[in-house]
Amino acid sequence: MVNNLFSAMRQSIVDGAPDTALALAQQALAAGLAPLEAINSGYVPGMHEVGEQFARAQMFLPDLMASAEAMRTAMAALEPEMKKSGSEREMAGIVVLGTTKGDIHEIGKSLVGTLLTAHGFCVHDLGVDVSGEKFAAKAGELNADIVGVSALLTTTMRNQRGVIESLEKAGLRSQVKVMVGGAPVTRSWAQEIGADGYAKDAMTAVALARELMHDKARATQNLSPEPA
Ligand code: B12
Repeated sequence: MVNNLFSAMRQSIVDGAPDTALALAQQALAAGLAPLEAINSGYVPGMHEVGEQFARAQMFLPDLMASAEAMRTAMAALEPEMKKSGSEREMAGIVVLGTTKGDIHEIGKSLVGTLLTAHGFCVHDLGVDVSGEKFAAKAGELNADIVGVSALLTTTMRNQRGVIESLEKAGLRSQVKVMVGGAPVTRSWAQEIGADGYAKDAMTAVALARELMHDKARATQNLSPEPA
């Protein structure tokens, strides 16, 4: 039964059908299905299918845009439910999030932001096509704990390194942890550019953000003077 729902969700993305995607999201919520499960098992496989068809030239840019619209519509319906659990908790940390310069892919980045919010992080989402300077300025202004940088294109991945350089230039690198992600990004790329961590999906990003907060707290404790 639930598998039929997932497969209808997947198809609504492939068809680029926002109304159907929305109706299915509402159906899932009414049935008590966890929103993240609907996203991960229903809609995201549809996005992968679309990406593959686009790569094989079986789909074109307008199709990709229609699919993205369907995905955004479904996520807008599921997001409030996902965010609910975060509102009553203690603040877990401040995160500045965005998609790197030259890149307008926002769906995965926004999902990461939603889940971080749901787990108590205070997320400032700078949106898409964000320069390194903008990341650094916002991180300084908010005294951010973590900067999260998304990139979906192999050509814009290198701008993740640029964000780290901007943080260094602004004198903020030692106090801000950097996590990177996005479909073409790998752990070894994260290491190569000197990021503090990489996560393959939104749930792993939450675990990583928590780990980075622990690292920060430990580093601060080590710096504090010994008790007399
Ligand atoms: C939707 C889509 C679009 C939409 C984006 C709409 C929007 N508002 O976001 C539109 C139509 C605008 C678009 C445009 C383009 N796209 Co496009 N797009 C996609 C597609 C199909 C899906 C992306 C998506 O939303 N996935 C679903 C989300 C949930 O997954 P995700 O983004 O990977 O995010 C998850 C993880 O990566 C991770 N994550 C993401 N960000 C972060 C950040 C942090 C800090 C962390 C820790 C984790 C993390 O967690 C997320 C949630 O689980 C992909 C195919 C694919 N399989 O990725 C192609 C794809 C990325 N696009 C591609 C291309 C080529 C383009 C264009 C250049 C096409 C063109 N000719 O103009 C333009 C680029 C425009 C630009 N300058 O950015 C290529 C990239 C190829 C490459 N190697 O670089 C892909 C791979 C398609 C393909 N197979 O060829 N695209």
